[in-house]
Amino acid sequence: MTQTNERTFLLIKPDAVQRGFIGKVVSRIEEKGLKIVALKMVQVTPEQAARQYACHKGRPFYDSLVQFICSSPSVAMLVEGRDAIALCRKMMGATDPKESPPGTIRGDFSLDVKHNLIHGSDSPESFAQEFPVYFRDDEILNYHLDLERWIYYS
Ligand code: DAT
Ligand code: MG
Repeated sequence: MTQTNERTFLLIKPDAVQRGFIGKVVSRIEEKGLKIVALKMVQVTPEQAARQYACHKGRPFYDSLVQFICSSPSVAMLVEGRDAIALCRKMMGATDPKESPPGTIRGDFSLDVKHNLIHGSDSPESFAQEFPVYFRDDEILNYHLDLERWIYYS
């Protein structure tokens, strides 16, 4: 079912921040017509990384993933719009950038599975688990985007 007001959690990872891609990523979200309802720069702590990536605990790459995500600042965002979860996953591209077509964030700007620039929730359940790691409810802004009547036909 189409969810016009669906929210997703995105994290612009340390490699993207270090490479100067905050603006590029945020621009793609804005240009698509999605609404940013929360955004902040964060230094991810090992505790936050463990909560965000709880589902990967025990995998061979888990320790290096946690170390990487804590290695330098990131940018955490909540984004709202029609089918935002699936749409943002599509805009991100596949986990392994070599499987990501040009036009996606990972496909255009990265080539390594660990340094793949961006995290995005992959389901409503993962969104519900991930966003409270970084945002309190009172940090999420409810506002009307005036351009929406030109973005959504119905
Ligand atoms: P995604 O970030 O596309 O949701 P995921 O949830 O399967 O991918 O994995 C989380 C992150 O872990 C991923 O962005 C990069 C890292 N990762 C996944 N598989 C990996 C692998 N085989 N080797 C190294 N890092 C990996
Ligand atoms: Mg994932």
